Amino acid sequence: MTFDLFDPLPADADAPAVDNLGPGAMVLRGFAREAAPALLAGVGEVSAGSHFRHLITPGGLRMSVAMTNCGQRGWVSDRSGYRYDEIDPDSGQPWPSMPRPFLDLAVRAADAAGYAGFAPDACLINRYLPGTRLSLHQDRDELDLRAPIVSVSLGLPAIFLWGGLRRADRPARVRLAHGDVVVWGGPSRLVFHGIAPLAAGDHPLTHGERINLTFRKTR
Ligand code: MD3
Ligand code: FE
Repeated sequence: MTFDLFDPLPADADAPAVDNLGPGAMVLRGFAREAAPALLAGVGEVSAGSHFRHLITPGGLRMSVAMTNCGQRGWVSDRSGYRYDEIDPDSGQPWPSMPRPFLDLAVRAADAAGYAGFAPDACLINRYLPGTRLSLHQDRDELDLRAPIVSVSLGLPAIFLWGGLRRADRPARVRLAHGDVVVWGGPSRLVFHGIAPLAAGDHPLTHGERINLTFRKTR
C-alpha cells in the first residue's frame, strides 16, 4: 500500500490543498485506492439486498443523494425524523452485513489516524450522480460522539464543503478524489459539512457516479 498523509493535492483553483482539515480531521489521501475494486464489489452486494433509495427528510423533501446501509444498523429518514434502525424499512429485513473489505479498511484507516480499536456498527453508502448534492448538516444521531466517522470516496471527485461549528460559518471547499479516506473525530466531529453539486465525468471504475462510504459507531 502506498499513500502519503502529506502528499499535496493537485493544483485546483476551486480547491486549495488541505491535508489537515481541522483539529481531529485527517485526510489519508489514496488510502483506499488498492481496496477500491473490492469495496465497489461490496457496494454491489449490499445494494442487491437493500437497494439505493432517495429518503424523505422530516420536512418532506426528497434527498438528491441515493442511500443504502450495511452493518447492524442503518441511517434512515422519513417524515417522523432521522434515526438508526436495525431493519431496512423498504425490505423489512435486517440490513446486509458489512462486507469484510469494508470493515478491514475502516479499522485500518482509523488506526492510521490515531483511533485504535474503532468498531463501526453501521456503514451508510451514498450514491451521487451529476447534479446530486448534500446540503450543510451535522451528523449527531450517534450516541457516542467520541468515536470518529471514517469516510471513503470512490469514483468521481467531489467538492466537500467543510464548515464550522455554526451553520452560518462559510465553508471551505476541499476536493475529495477516488480512494481518499477522511477520519473525522475530536473537535471536528460536529462541524457542518456537505457536498457541492457533483460535476459530470467518467471514472474508470464507477463511470458517471461517486460513491461515499461512511463508517459510524452509533451506540
Ligand atoms: C464531518 N457524507 O453521509 S463524507 C454523510 O461525501 C456525509 O457523502 C458526505 O456527510 C459524502 O453524512 C461527506 C465526509 C463526512 C462524513 C461525516 C462527517 C464528514 C464529516 C461527520 C462529521 C464531520
Ligand atoms: Fe454528514
